Amino acid sequence: MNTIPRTLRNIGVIAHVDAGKTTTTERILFYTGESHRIGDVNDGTTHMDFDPQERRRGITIQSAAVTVHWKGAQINLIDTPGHIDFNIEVKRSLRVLDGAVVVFDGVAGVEPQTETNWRLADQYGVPRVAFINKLDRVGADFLRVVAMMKERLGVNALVLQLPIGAEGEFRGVVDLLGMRALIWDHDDASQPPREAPVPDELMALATQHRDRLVALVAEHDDVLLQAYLNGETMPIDRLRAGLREAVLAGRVVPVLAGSAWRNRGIEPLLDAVVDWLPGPEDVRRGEGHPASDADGPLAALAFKLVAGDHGERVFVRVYRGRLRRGDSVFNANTGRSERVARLYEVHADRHVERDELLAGDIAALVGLKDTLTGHTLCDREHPVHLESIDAPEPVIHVAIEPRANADQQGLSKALQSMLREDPSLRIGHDEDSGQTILSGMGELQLEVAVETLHTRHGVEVAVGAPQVAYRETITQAAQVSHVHKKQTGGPGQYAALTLQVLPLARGEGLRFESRVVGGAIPREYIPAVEVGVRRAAEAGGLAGYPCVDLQVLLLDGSFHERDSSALAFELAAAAAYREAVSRAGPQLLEPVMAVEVTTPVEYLGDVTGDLHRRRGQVHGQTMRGVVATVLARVPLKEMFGYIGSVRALSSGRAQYAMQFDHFGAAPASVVNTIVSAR
Ligand SMILES: Nc1nc2c(ncn2[C@@H]2O[C@H](COP(=O)(O)OP(=O)(O)OP(=O)(O)O)[C@@H](O)[C@H]2O)c(=O)[nH]1
Ligand SMILES: [Mg+2]
Repeated sequence: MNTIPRTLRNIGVIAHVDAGKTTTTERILFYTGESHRIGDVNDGTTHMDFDPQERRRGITIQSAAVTVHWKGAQINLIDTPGHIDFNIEVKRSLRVLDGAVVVFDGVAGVEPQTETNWRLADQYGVPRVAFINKLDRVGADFLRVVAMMKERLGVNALVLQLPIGAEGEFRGVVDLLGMRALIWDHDDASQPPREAPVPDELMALATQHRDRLVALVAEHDDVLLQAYLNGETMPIDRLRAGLREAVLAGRVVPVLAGSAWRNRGIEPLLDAVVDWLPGPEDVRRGEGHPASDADGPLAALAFKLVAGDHGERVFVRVYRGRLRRGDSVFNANTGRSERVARLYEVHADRHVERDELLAGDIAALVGLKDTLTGHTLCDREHPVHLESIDAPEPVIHVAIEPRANADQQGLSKALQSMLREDPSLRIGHDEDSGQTILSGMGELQLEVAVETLHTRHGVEVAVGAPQVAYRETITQAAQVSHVHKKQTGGPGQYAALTLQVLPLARGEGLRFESRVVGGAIPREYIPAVEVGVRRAAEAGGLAGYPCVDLQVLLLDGSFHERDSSALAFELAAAAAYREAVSRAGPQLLEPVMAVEVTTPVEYLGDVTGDLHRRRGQVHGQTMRGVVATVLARVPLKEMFGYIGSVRALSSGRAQYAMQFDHFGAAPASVVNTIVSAR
């Protein structure tokens, strides 16, 4: 079957909080004719941040996808949040995108969350272009940010533009490929840039950067290399093709300049997305990404669910085949088929119904009931499992209780719906207090969740103080044999087994394996043993937190024809596990955060001293003029309320960002506090 060739770009916008992702995306909507007025983050009038909480807080919380068109190409664009608590949004977007625009603040440069997202993009093999934004701001310095990119990200940053004028005078860019200037004489977004010769004062710098560009591209192209060495002019088409190749291969990242807020630099950014970033057919990722082919059997990945008035919308990326309205699709994760009632392309203010999606498309499906984030939708006759999207482990939790007793059911229902949307939220239950435990990535995420409960679901809850989500683990191996025997009861009360526990590396979780041979324990009881072990591990031994990073081996056992049962084996396993762990050097693990504080030098001593008092380990410090940046690892427990102290310490002038780093052994003092509080 023939399909009309199309130019398609699936692109994410990623960066640190406040770099200007949403502002840039709003301009893109305007310049592509998708919206007729420019939404502004500051007045809460954006198309992209449409949630009332996003508008009020002035931050993006949920990633949002839109389809726009630019010079004949279709661009599916996902604006992501910069705050680390919502990082699952970046992860799942990068999982399904082919390229990304990374936005940098022209003053702050490479910020921590930009670095984290950059590494994520590396991990997912997503080619990027860099957009150095906010060049209108006082203190903005394009080339310093480029240098920081090289330093902190180790990237081969390829300057494609140079800014013309700085700070308030920033008015245009030199386009190094075309060796021309583009000037925006007014802030007015409806005026296209004016072309002009490269300003004299920038000629030397522009030539120098263009030479570097040409040399870099020529390195991989013999024809260009010859021309370069002979000092001949480069065939521009060949140069462009070579540059695209270098970007797709991840060898270089083109760097552009602009000020989204002042409507400067957006048109060339859109050109760059089309010119340099890959389409579905160019993607060179391996496993989990079948080749883009509209004629093969269907393979699509659900990457996001959004509840709405008209039911849930499931956002999918189609990798292979086609999907029509009314089709029945096979969910490889649930093993069941579901019917797709409708297909939608998402635009700024509206949804456009589509009859059919093709390989490469990103769109929303309505009608699916059982599909979750990370599930693969495919053809029943050709089942495939695309690489899923795993949610990070929560590090913090709060206890919540409905304010009205009758609301318990409403609360459960609302939470279930919220969990479907955000897989990085978890719910649990505190047996002792009867309270619901809501866990997640940070204080902001939980605060937003509680507000959503209220505003969207009408459930008012009382919220406890945030608590650290500890873990437990073991430090050495131990082996225990246990016999479960009840004389009083009837049949089914006998089980004997031998368990061994062994420490595993951080992040391995709990692995269970049976090494029983010769039917010492009948095969039908083995799953019960695993259930017993996992239940006991979940309940924890030392301080009541889940035990992780250990291997549990079932080595041997015995049974009675008449007196054994699955329940007996489950109970025996739990008892054996508890004893084995108590002999295996149990240890409490606490989440340790990577903290980066930026402060005027005069407060440096106070900031560092305060971090030390919080059991922090300072492992790096850089100075840039009168501003110092301190890098530290600090237990999360000690970081509650940090925002208040760091402001007080620095008269409100220091800023910080933190994110989960690792689980580390908690000192005895922490263990004792928890145990005595229980
Ligand atoms: N001066 C100036 N301010 C800008 C520019 N771009 C964005 N801003 C401002 O920076 C602030 C943050 O912009 P956003 O677009 O919300 O940033 P974001 O990257 O989407 O932030 P999150 O979604 O919360 O991660 C807003 O006050 C914008 O008006 C720019 O080019 N120049
Ligand atoms: Mg935003």
